[in-house]
Amino acid sequence: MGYISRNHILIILIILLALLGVMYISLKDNISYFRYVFCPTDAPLTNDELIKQHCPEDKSRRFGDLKMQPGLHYAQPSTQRGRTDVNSVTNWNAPLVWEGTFDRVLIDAIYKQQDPRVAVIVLAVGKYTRFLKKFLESGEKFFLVNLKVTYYIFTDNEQDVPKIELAEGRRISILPVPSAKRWQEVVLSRMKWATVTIEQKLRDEADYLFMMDVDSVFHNTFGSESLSKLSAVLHRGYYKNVPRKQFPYERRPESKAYIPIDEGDYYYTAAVWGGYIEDMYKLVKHCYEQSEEDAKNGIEAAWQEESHLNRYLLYNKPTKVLSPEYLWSDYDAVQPDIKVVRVSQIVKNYSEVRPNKGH
Ligand code: UD2
Repeated sequence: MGYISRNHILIILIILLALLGVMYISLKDNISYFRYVFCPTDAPLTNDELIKQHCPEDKSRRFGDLKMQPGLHYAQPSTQRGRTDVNSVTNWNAPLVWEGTFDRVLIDAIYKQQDPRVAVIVLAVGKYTRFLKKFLESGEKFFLVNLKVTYYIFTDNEQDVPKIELAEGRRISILPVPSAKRWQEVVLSRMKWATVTIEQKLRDEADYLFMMDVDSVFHNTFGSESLSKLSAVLHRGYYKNVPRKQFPYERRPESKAYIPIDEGDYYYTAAVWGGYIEDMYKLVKHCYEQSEEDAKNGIEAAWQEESHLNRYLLYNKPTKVLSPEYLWSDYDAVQPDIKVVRVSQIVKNYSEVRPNKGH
């Protein structure tokens, strides 16, 4: 007793080595397991730096979280009271957003904590630069005012872009595009410019992207309630009592924007729509490629990029549908169910402002 022989020491050393071996193997397995779950990459993960480098932030998770800080005061939500004059949910269970279906204090607080960077792509080609001043000035008053916003203005006439005072965290970026002989070219080119610009820089500069018509003026708050993976706006002309067969979808099967007469959910406007940058990328790239195919086949969709957008959104449902509050028109009397006009298309002399006539 009390005596340890050389053999004992040898046996203890062998056991220790075996234990170390087992620990090494299981640790190695765990590292690859975690790597598989959180970051499917072949790069070796050895420390935090490598994890950061090879496993970039999962944005969909960050922007999917609807967090709220403790102590925020807002009215208690009800399961019984709400808008009863309009439907506020689609049949695929996405919110259909109207004034009265959200709490401004709560929803702004939720999205503010995500601190998203929002890009707006707007084209002002030819005489359309004249609409920029009101668009930008009113945007500064009403468009996502508590968030970081960059207006990407695509124009053939940089000198005509007005100097507007912007709030902190907000910028204007001017991008040159060629002039056009046909207005149809301009509206269709929006899908191309968006695709190219996302690839070149927007991915690094923005989390959300909105596409907008420049001949629009903001009149009331267009806030965080508009943000989602993919948000589309109901066209004011077709949002109630219009059978789907009367929607002005592209009906010629030869076009890539074709929608059969017995299909369709809603008719969406191409004047305002937005979403997460990567979801928008999928959409604009697809629509760009489809319109290029159409061009090769000598066909142009009935409502250009709006037709391609509508086909895409039929088969890839938006995660939020915004009511026509988000794009009304000065051409039309405001309907009783539109409690707030947030943006309105202004009246313009089409033949004077466009480079060519006709639809
Ligand atoms: C409708 C749609 C629009 C688009 C178009 C396609 C609404 C409110 N708008 O608008 O989104 O789908 O039909 O037919 O439903 N632009 C220029 N220079 C031009 C022409 C257009 O910069 O020479 C830009 C500008 O940003 C303008 C946008 O393209 O706001 C749409 O063109 P539009 O306003 O002439 O089209 P409109 O009113 O028929």
